[in-house]
Amino acid sequence: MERRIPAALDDYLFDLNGWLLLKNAIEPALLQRLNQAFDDFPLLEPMQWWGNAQRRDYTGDTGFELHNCVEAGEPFEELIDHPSWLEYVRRYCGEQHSYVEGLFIDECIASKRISGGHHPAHSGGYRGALRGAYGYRHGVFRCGQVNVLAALTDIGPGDGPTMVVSASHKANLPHPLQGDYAKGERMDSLPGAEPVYMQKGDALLFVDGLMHGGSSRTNTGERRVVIYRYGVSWAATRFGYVYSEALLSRVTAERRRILQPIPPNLPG
Ligand SMILES: O=C(O)CCC(=O)C(=O)O
Repeated sequence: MERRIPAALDDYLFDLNGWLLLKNAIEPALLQRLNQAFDDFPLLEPMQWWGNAQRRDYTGDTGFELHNCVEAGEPFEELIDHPSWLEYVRRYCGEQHSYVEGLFIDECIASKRISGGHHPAHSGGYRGALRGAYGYRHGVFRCGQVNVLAALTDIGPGDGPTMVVSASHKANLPHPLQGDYAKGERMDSLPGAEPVYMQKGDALLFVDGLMHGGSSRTNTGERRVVIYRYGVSWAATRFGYVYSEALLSRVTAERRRILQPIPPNLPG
């Protein structure tokens, strides 16, 4: 696929809203291979390992979430530096024009959600962690983390679309009606939140500091997405996953630089 370069309008809308929808980001052949990989996932219990990937559902309601999915096969490796979004994440969270320019993937997840599943609202500018913060200063973006959530199935009404509260990455106040994440409250009718409908292959790109979550899936069948969280080159994986030597040694130099921007520095 052609490498996509953020246009002035992308920058404007990303700054304004905190998110962008990249249409037709994943090509049909790769989509098909990713869906085949999903079909082939073994049955895993929560927290069970599968090679160097682990099923780790964010909450009891989010459904099957395979963390460190970049270790789950070739199609997932191709997403690391996918040309549809690589230049976007470089620009928005790659510390461009600084001495630590570069990227890192600090979480990557393959997610399947069935009827009843959802992901409660979280994030937003109010007391937001530096890790997911939005920044633009002196002509450069300085986001801590930018997520690419790509749809492998069509996600329309009832399919559990991701919801965003546009511009909430700059919020100074807490959302007065936001539910309690810990209690697993649903965000389906949260004022200010809007669903982002996607066709398979589309990707939602957003700064993690934006208030977001997943609305309730009410339809039958399965919602499938992959989520790659890109961040600054000096970050660490959120849950302590370490990319395997086997993966690091088989990927291209560009992919390796993203998985391991700072190689270990050991005596000898
Ligand atoms: O599942 C979704 O639609 C949202 C996922 C999400 O909120 C997250 O991973 O931070």
